[in-house]
Amino acid sequence: MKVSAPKVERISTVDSHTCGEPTRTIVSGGPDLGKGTLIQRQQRFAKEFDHYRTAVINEPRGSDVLVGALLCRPTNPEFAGAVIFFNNTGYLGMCGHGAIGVASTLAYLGRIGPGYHQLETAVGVIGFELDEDMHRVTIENVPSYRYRKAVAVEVPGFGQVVGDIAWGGNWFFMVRSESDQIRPQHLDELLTFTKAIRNALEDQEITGHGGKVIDHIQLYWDSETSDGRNFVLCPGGQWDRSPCGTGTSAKMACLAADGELAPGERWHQESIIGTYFEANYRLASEEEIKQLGNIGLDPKQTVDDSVRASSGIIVPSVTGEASVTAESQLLLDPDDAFRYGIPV
Ligand code: PYC
Repeated sequence: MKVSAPKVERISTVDSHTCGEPTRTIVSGGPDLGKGTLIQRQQRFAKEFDHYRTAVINEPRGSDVLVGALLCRPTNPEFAGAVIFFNNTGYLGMCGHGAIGVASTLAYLGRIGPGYHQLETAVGVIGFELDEDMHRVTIENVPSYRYRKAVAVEVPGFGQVVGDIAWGGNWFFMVRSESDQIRPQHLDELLTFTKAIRNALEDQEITGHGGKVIDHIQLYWDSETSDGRNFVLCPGGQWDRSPCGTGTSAKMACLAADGELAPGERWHQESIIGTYFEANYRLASEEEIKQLGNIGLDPKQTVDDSVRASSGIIVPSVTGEASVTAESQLLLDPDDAFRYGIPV
């Protein structure tokens, strides 16, 4: 009698890193999420196919620091692609370093060449320019803005902490560090402090617009080698090795709202490991501001006067470099108890 071997599922992935922060792009073998808007497909991914997320990101194949990107069919065939970002804890609306990584992955696969392209994300369509060298990418992010300025939160063990709440494609709480602590040797303390802020925001129900969880915490400080250095706590408890694209966008939204950075003026954002994004912004058009409504955001419903006057809603451009580091076939063997990753 012929015994057929259990069917091993294969997922093809390309890994890249953007300024040190890794992205694992699923090129084929991922879930078929059918048709619908990207946000509907993201919801279907989360509800019916979350085991693919854990298979790709969790140990033993992945690690907490990875951001995953599922390439999907775009709703407009003119777009270079559509992408759903995910990590060790769930799904991300946008991811700046991830979009730069996906752009160089598409170039590596020969699907795009240098020039201007568009990429659909769950929170809107972004533009990107791929450089001739196929590594340097400038993304034009979704419209970003500061939602609330100088919000006080009582953080157990640390006292009152004051920060701004800003949208840069993800929700951020932006806190000026108390001293020159944003250095790799202080990682443990930075993680403890930012996790305490994150928990306190949740406990005290301090949220983004519409009750949205603030799942990224950004500490910032001055830098001798750039315009500012940051440390970003990501939703799953990891820290961003890159200067964080959505975080740089949120930072520029706050600077713009305070009149500290003019449209077109360059902003150099440095990460804790000493990598850089070069950024600037333009003011968002009325049409772009209206598009925020598609994802349930109404920037006029804010306590920030500069945003109510609509001059505070910006379209950030963020430039960074990515390199492809691996091309793999992940094997999901039905006999492997951890084929969908170690559940944590
Ligand atoms: O670059 O936007 C970003 C990002 C978010 C989480 C990790 N990187």
